[in-house]
Amino acid sequence: MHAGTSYRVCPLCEATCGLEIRTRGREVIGIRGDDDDVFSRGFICPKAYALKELDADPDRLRAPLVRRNGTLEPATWDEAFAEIERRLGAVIRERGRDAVAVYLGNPSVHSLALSLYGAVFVRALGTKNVFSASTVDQMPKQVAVGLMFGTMLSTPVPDLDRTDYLLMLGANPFVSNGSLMTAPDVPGRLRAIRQRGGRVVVVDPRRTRTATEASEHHFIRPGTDAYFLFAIVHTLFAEGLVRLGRLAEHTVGVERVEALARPFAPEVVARRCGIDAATIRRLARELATTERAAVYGRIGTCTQEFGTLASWLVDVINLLTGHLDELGGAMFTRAATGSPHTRGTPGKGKGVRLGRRRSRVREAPEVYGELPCACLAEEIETPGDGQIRALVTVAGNPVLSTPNGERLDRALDTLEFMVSLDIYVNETTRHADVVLPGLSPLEQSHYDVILRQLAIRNVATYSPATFEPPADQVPEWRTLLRLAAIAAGQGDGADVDALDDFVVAQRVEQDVAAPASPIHGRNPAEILAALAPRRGPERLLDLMLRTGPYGDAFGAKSDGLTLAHLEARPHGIDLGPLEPRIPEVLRTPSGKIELAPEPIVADVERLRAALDDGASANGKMVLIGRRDLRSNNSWMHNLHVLVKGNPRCTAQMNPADAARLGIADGDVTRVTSRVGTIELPAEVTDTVMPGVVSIPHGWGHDLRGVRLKVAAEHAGANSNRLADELALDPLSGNAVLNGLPVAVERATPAG
Ligand SMILES: Nc1nc2c(c(=O)[nH]1)N[C@H]1C(S)=C(S)[C@@H](COP(=O)(O)OP(=O)(O)OC[C@H]3O[C@@H](n4cnc5c(=O)[nH]c(N)nc54)[C@H](O)[C@@H]3O)O[C@H]1N2
Ligand SMILES: Nc1nc2c(c(=O)[nH]1)N[C@H]1C(S)=C(S)[C@@H](COP(=O)(O)OP(=O)(O)OC[C@H]3O[C@@H](n4cnc5c(=O)[nH]c(N)nc54)[C@H](O)[C@@H]3O)O[C@H]1N2
Ligand code: SF4
Ligand SMILES: [Mo]
Repeated sequence: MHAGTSYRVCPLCEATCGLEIRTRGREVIGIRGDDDDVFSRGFICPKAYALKELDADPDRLRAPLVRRNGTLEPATWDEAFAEIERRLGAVIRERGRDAVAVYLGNPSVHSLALSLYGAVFVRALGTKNVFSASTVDQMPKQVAVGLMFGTMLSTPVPDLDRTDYLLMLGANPFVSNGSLMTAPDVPGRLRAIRQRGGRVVVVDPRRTRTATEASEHHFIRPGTDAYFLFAIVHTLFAEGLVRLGRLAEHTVGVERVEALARPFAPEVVARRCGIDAATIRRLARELATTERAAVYGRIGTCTQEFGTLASWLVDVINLLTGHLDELGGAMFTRAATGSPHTRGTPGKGKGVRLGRRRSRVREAPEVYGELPCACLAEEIETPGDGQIRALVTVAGNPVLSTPNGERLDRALDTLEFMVSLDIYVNETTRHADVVLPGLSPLEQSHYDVILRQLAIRNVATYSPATFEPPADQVPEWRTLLRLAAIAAGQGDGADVDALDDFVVAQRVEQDVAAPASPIHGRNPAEILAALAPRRGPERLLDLMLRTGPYGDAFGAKSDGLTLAHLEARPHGIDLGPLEPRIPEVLRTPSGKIELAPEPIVADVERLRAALDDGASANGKMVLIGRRDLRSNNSWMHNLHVLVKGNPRCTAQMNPADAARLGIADGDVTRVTSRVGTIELPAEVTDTVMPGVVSIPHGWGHDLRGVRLKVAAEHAGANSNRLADELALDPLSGNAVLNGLPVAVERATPAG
């Protein structure tokens, strides 16, 4: 058997670690960190080893499934597409496009094929009912930066390798390996801050691994970050610490922010946040007086009641302390494939528009073309014009990932038709009438088109497939194009290659027509010829790289980047540290940083009005989530190497609460919210602040019809049966997953 070594970037999380994979024939012999990867230098986490087991998992789908007499049975690709054409086609013809909804899950962002062709399918479908995991995740940040800087991906990332002070809220990168901050080995990079004499300050209702390794940690009451951050802003103005520097002439709205912060003095918010006023003032001063400092917030600051406000305030502070767009502060990436903020006219743009329409039932505003995924169940259940009658899920598991999973679970059963593109039959895809399998990660080529736009260094790495896919399997970009053809009314026999030619030709036409494009005015035929004979994701990627900020512009710039360059460098190409980009990066209509955007200003009153809420706690507990190093949202629980050992799905609570509630470590505990009840073992630990119960999401694999043998033995409970689908951050439509009131009691009798 042929033995070999291949290099590829791990597709499992945002850290983009380089892997060295040793193979013999079709078998994986070993996986280790790639010491020569320009970004990760050998770092990996335990999940990467599990790729071997994932690749070999007998439960991983290798053929399409079609429901016959109530059961999902293996079928050929042609049979599967014929069924989709017949039944999805019928829903579109009889009820219109909006009757079909689509849900895009998290791996859509981590897959080259899905990130490029998912959008092609969604466009062909032409429905208003687009949902994704973004509204249980980072949408508040995208709304905030969109309004401030002009595009939904204008996210400043902490310049980790050069900062001397990081204030981190609601993130646990020692476990998650970082998010909206792409960097391999975030733990090592955080340790390095302290080693060079800097400070890491963590604000979190749990004393996490990250908090333990930080210079200092403060418990904060869940959902109160916006008060805490506003109090810092208040202090900066009150103590004359505001320092705009170079950005003064590029910023509007500073006085407005000063006025908005006035009611939120540290002494006023301290009780609400659980952080004393002196600490808040000290942190404000430290941020303002440290030359290289940054504030960073993640899941805990997004998936909460004031998600957009908190996400906005993070960058307000970065700007007011002179750290936005400065070395060691919060900076903008310049990605090799380009971004919305590298295209168009530098320094000016159309900005973002939100709320162009509303959801049918709840009238929740659209955000970047999506509706809140917390609205999905009601849009399926509620009769009337525009009711969702069919659903396509792509790499998602909303039954476990989105609020009131039980209601959604029931609603999915009432659909006329459902298709899932996935690698497992899980809690969601068990409802599908047709399941189309994706490939093993090792059978796919890889480039992180989206994550590289959020990286703390400008790096480009392309990974070819480690193994050829089996002859009877179909790459996902082809599946999506075939689905797009059906959605567009072209039937199930479309010529996929011709469609792909059309997709790339359209993009080239747009590029040559765009005045700011580096190939403006060129002959499209010449560009297409230069891309030949590539096709599929590689052709689009080559086009994006060559028209991107470092690209060869198809011969116009000698030494410019092409996909061929990346193919010749399997350990990646380092394009250097982040550089200041203001004003060039801005795409707001004013050409300025909008520090006080109207929609955000209008939401501050809601924050002010809630200042006295919950301060007395009245014995109610609030729920927060958590992540585990050996888990990945709702999946990878079918891999023995990752789930063995003590159960991870426990309800963590403080000893003081446990004593008050008569709960001992290991007791079965009943947790109840407005929408549901779950039972799971208690884990009594002082790492959780009093009044808070922490339960990880993504568990609850004991449902009928799920085909995950290993996961079923480690089922756990679904925390999103507690999450309330009516609790949203109004500006972003993001679900409130942290800070929800719950009742906690012992489920087993004492003794
Ligand atoms: N309570 C609570 N809920 C949360 C969160 C929380 O913190 N607390 N976090 C939220 C966050 S941040 C996220 S991102 C969401 C995730 O929510 P989802 O994206 O809905 O769920 P995942 O668990 O990521 O499911 C990924 C699915 O993709 C499949 N898959 C994996 N690889 C591939 C592939 O290559 N191709 C295809 N077609 N399918 C693939 C898996 O089998 C699985 O079904 O969960 C959210 N839910
Ligand atoms: N091992 C592993 N890695 C992952 C994932 C995984 O499931 N497992 N998921 C991936 C995904 S999809 C994402 S989006 C990222 C997320 O990456 P992170 O944001 O780093 O993820 P979490 O570990 O959920 O950290 C959120 C922290 O917020 C805290 N928190 C909860 N409520 C509040 C609050 O109101 N205020 C504050 N200040 N803190 C609060 C929680 O206690 C928790 O420690 O991780 C990614 N990486
Ligand atoms: S940290 Fe993320 S990218 Fe790196 S090896 Fe682990 S799962 Fe893969
Ligand atoms: Mo996420």
